[in-house]
Amino acid sequence: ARAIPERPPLPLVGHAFNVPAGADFLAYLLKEFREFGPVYRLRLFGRDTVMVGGLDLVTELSDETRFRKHVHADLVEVRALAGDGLFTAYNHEPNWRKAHDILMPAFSLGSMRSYHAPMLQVARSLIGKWDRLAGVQSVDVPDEMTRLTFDTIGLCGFGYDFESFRRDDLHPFVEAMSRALVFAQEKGESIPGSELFKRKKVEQFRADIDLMTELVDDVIRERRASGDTSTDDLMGLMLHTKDPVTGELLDDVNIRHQVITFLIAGHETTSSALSFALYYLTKHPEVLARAQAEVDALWGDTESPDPQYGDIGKLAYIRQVLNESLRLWPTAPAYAVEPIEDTVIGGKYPVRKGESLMVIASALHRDAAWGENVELFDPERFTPEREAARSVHAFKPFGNGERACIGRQFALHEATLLLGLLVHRYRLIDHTDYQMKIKSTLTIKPDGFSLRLARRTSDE
Ligand code: MNH
Repeated sequence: ARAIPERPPLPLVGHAFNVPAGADFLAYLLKEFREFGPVYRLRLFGRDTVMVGGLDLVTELSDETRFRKHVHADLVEVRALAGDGLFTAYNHEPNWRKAHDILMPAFSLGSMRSYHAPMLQVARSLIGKWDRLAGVQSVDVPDEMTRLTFDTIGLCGFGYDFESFRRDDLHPFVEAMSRALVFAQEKGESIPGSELFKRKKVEQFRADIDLMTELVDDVIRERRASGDTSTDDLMGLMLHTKDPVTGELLDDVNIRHQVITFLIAGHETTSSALSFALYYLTKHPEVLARAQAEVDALWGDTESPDPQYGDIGKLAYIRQVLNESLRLWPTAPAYAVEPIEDTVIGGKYPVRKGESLMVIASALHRDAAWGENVELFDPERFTPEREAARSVHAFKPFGNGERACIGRQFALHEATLLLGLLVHRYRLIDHTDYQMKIKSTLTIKPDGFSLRLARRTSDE
């Protein structure tokens, strides 16, 4: 047995002084992988995490008989808003299985069919706005993608229209949520208790949680008041479906936690994934041309294409572009697992039951299994042939096992539909010669990325 590699830690603070503040945390983690190899230990104020970034180890950690989800320090803080909702529930909390079983049908293929129309409706609101701005004014890409994905989860999940394209600012829920997630991350990564000295920030955090809770209660109240008991979207399932095992409904507090969870998890990562994909399409004209050829073959040069549910499965190249964007910038950059019993990983490193082993997806996605030029954006990596030839564990943007992302198909349908419509309609003009700058909260997104738009003409 050998100790997991690490820098010499200082008493109490551990490696905290090595870590640059805020935005560069992920870059720091990747740098450490280049120095230490596929695994190292990071100690922050007595909280130890084993960072894992290599394919062999991730393959081992994906064995659900030995490892299960770990609710790591940052997620523990998110429990202040999302409680025992699906994303932040501890494995032992009964509401996880209950809600999982009740909500799974809402993420079946059949359900995607019913989300198609509301997804298209929101995409058309975005296009209506972009048509007015084309040739006139640039658009802030991450903000626009946030409007789209937030309205989409609201409408598809809860039948609630946030009308983000009619607002100048982002919806107040989104502002409150972003601040709250930054607070949660900072608290999860700093000296335990130090937030006691930041009273303003704690008060803001409370106020933000109150704002989100009030909105969510409003969304729930509106459905209850409507007398509608037959719509089987997320809200309908939560209000009216009995858990097949216990015969019970979800309780009101848990429903509130689930709605907050879906409003956060259902939009933040998808919007960033769309922003990264648009970034790569903008920077790679040959990729954009192929994506355009794919949609043109489907929709011709009509002014107002009418994408059908079945069309989305045909946009295979656009799906490859999305996957390749998620490879380089997995927008949920990490997930944690814990050993179910004391064990040894990599054949030599002992790890204890319950300790935090964090899979850093952006490191895994740069493993040698991806070839030599791992930094190169190349959607060809996701052709069916090359996917079949590669380990399924080499690509984990959606986590692993039973606690993996429940919304994966939802996100992919929504994102493929929008990218298809956008490349069909617009030329994307990189008017600032944008240089990638990552903004990291619990998720990552391109900071300050804006585009100018022009309508495509039939010969371009
Ligand atoms: Mn999502 C879990 C990534 C879109 C709802 N999601 C996860 C996990 C990752 C993840 C990684 C696992 C986290 C962990 O192990 O701690 N999710 C994504 C990405 C996208 C995404 C990269 C878009 C791209 N997620 C969505 C959408 C929804 C959603 C859209 C809802 C409509 N995700 C969830 C929920 C969970 C989750 C709920 C928690 C599942 C569980 O533990 O039961």
